Amino acid sequence: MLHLHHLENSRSFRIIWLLEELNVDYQLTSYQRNKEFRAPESLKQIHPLGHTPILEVNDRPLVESGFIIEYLLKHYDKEQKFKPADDNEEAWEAYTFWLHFAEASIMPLLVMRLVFTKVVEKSPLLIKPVSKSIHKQVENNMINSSLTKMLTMMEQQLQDNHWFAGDTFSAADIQMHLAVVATNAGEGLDKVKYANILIWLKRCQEREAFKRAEAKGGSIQF
Ligand SMILES: N[C@@H](CCC(=O)N[C@@H](CS)C(=O)NCC(=O)O)C(=O)O
Repeated sequence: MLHLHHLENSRSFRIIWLLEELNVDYQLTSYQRNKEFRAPESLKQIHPLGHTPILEVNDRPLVESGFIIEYLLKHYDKEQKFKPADDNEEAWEAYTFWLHFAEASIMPLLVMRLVFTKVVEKSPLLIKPVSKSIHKQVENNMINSSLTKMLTMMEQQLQDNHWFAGDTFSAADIQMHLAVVATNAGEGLDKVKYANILIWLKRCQEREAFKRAEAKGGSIQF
């Protein structure tokens, strides 16, 4: 029995989406973020990290979205529809690269940006100008230049390919989706510079399993 613990507007949307693509039965419990934008304390009773996603498999709690994705593919994707075959070297490499890139490279940068935004929001009035100025420096010197390089790589990949792993949709697209939504928040990505990323995003949203995932877990909004 699969039981997914999902936090609104979070990485756990990926697992709802994959479960819908796989068309397997699962139980879903959704949680709201608290005032501090954190997961509720009660999640720590399911797994000590208190993060989502948490997928309980016969009462054993699995964490880490990349690991959960690989676990689900190993056990439920017998026809290997959502991961390139091991002997398709080019697609396998692209799949593995983007699956890891999402959590190892782009998400930490986006989390850093979010943390600084929250620090500014929560700063007492008196020190707000200082925290705003630190935020601006970090954003300009550390975040923006790295993010631009990453988005350029992503755009290049999607200019040459329909999906991150090549011609075929895979779980790497699911893992990358949240990062693209987050970078497209606010003013939105430049429609010319990142045209292929935006077309890819639309392609994801048009999938029936994506629509079912949104209906069950809510849409991702920043
Ligand atoms: N690398 C982990 C990150 C897990 C994580 O940080 N989850 C966030 C949701 S996007 C969370 O639960 N945050 C709530 C909190 O830290 O209170 C994964 O990919 O599963």
